Amino acid sequence: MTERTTVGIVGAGPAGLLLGHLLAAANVPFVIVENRSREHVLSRIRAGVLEQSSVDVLDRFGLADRLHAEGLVHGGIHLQVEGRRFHVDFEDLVGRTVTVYGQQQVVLDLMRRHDELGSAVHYGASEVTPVDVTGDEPHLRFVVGGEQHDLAARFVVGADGYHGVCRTVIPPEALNPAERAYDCAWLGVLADVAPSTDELVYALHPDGFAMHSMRSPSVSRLYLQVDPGEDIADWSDERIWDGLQERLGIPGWTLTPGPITEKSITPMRSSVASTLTYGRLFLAGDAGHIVPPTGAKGLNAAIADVAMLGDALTVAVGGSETALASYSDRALARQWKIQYFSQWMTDMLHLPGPSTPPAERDFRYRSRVGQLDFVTTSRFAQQTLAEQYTGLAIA
Ligand code: RFL
Ligand code: PHB
Repeated sequence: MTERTTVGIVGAGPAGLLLGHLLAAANVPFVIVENRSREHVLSRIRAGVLEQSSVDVLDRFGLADRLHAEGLVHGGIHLQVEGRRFHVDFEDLVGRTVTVYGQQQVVLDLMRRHDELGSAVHYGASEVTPVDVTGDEPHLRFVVGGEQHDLAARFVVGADGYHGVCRTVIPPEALNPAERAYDCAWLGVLADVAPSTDELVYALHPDGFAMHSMRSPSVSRLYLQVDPGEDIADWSDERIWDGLQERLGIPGWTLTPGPITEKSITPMRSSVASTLTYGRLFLAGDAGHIVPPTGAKGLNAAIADVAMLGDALTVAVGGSETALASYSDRALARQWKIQYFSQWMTDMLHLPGPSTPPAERDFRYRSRVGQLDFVTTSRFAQQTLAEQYTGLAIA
């Protein structure tokens, strides 16, 4: 089956689905091709914090009704060290907030709106292959329900994540990613229990990092720093709650445990492609860059890319490719600030892995305590954190 569209989008994660809505609002034809089922895409438990900048983008396109009804607006976060818990008050510091609203909910809202619009979104596609992206007539080839599709598109967008096919189309010397592997991982759990905290707690403990987040007034999301080689099978629910209790506990506060409904271990790494543009192919979101989750930036960076790319594609369809030509540079300049912030948060709140000699581990712990003492007593430092956590301008 041969089809034609203006923008062929690979991936129906938050980046691909949102880009579809930006294009729909500008009457630019598009087709989205996703290799997993709709149910699988909806079942992935990922991010939970939306920057004010991201909420603004969703608002601009009328995609935030349920987010405003059900999302939890947080005016700050708690930083914890040596048994002391300190509230960093974003509203007071920079006059901005963040919204706790699960990525799954964002994706559900975007999917439902595509259903209403009758958008062309193909789930369960196999053999998705971008063809001739440096030529005059780029194509996306894929198979759905046994039928071979050949989709000609003026532009192809790789919104297919870090393990997607689009970044592999770019020659290694052009993609040339800058990378950092962290010697720690996050064990994350979802639990059917009311959060024991009003706002997120990021804690540094001699055993490592721990965090208390949430998804709703009745669902908690919690994380523990573990070694990258750890096997989730070795972590019983009891061991996880004991670890969380130990690292998050402070006098006069208790963590209420509850049934764990999901648990997994995610390694932490950073990777940033040298370019997000290759011919008529444009990368957005995790396809172009990933960050460690400590700054809560991955989903937000994907939304920012899409806001810039959606505008640039719309203007390009109207006749001027100037904004499209600068998309990669603009998105990467913003991305490197995000990488810096995510690295700063990660280094401040985690301890080095098991291969580090005890005296050095002790040194690193104490210097991080010093850093957290500084941040929690300096308004300038808190303002710096708040400005970045709530989201940099998208331009
Ligand atoms: P996604 O979500 O990976 O979506 C890519 C989509 O492309 C599909 N795909 C393909 N489709 C067609 N053909 C192929 N060959 C394909 N290969 C892949 C995939 O099935 C998928 O549907 O990328 P996108 O849209 O760029 O979105 C990025 C975000 O998902 C990611 O950055 C965040 O989840 C990162 N992240 C967080 N970000 C935040 O902003 N705040 C947070 O609090 C936060 N916490 C997290 C996180 C990520 C985590 N994990 C599991 C990595 C916490 C965790 C634990
Ligand atoms: C989450 O709720 O999953 C979450 C929150 C903050 C982070 C990372 C993940 O920094």
